[in-house]
Amino acid sequence: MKKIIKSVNSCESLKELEAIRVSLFGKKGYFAAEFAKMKSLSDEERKDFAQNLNRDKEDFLTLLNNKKLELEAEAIAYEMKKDGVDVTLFNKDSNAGAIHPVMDTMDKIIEYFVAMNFSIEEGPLVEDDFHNFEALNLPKYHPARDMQDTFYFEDGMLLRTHTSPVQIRTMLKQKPPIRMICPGAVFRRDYDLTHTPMFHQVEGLVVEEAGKVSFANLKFILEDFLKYMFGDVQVRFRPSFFPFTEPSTEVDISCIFCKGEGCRVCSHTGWLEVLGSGYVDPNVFKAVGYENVSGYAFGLGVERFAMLLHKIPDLRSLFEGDLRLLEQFR
Ligand code: 2NM
Repeated sequence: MKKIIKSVNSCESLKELEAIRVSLFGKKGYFAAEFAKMKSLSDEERKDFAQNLNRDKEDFLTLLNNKKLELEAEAIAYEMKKDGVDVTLFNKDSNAGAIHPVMDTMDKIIEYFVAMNFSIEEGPLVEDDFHNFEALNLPKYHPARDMQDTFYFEDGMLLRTHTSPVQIRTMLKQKPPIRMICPGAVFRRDYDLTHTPMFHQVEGLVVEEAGKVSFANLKFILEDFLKYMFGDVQVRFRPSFFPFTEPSTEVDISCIFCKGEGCRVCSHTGWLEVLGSGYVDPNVFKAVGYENVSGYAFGLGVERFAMLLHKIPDLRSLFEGDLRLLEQFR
């Protein structure tokens, strides 16, 4: 008996355990043989004998069952360890995502202006003539409308050609002071080396009580912003024209590739044009019913910023969805 108990306890596999079970409970096993002995016993002896044997039988069944559960648990643990995947391990083949350089650049731009207490406003991509043109001092047949070839719908609606309509909507909805930027996609019928039919802008607008905002404020914030984006660059303001600002200025930075020496990227001028800006034209304020206010506005193309920041030579590579481009930005 003790020998059998020992062999059960030291048993290492389910197969071994099954052999022990058969040797005990099988047709030719220990208990079959023991019970057969009862025939030759007297009635008195038989009772005790049977009781002992049944108790032994119960004990062995329990012993075998417990050992079986133990071995099964061990077997499962072994299989899990052998085949299991440890999800906490680093997998060199994993396809982690990456933030697209355009959105990464947009985030950085937004980060600056949020820190400068600008709010972020958004608006519809499908606009009407009033918000996209009329209110921005671009009346019908104004030659400047040709500058931005527009995608029109049959009902006269259009895909916004800039994010300025968001500023018109914000001015109609809120009262001054306003201090906002509007990041988002815009659409123009243009497709060549340096233009895609969809691109992204961030435009900014500050409106205060008349006299409370100056060109010096505009100059400061744009210079500070460009140094935040591009590091130690020179900033230059050139007179220009936009229908919605007067006076207007374009803003250049010293070429980040040749440090102003002159190279192919800056067409040997030493300067890169990066922003448009100006004092908001009184006609724009008139269109939204504002009186006795003054303000400045600015606009930039995010793709151009992304290309300069990440030294991406071809604009179209930003839109091809080639994973090899994105993988460089993990
Ligand atoms: C630019 C350049 C200059 C501009 C003006 C306005 C508004 F709505 F306030 F009149 N929004 N954006 C603006 C001014 C945009 O982008 C090159």
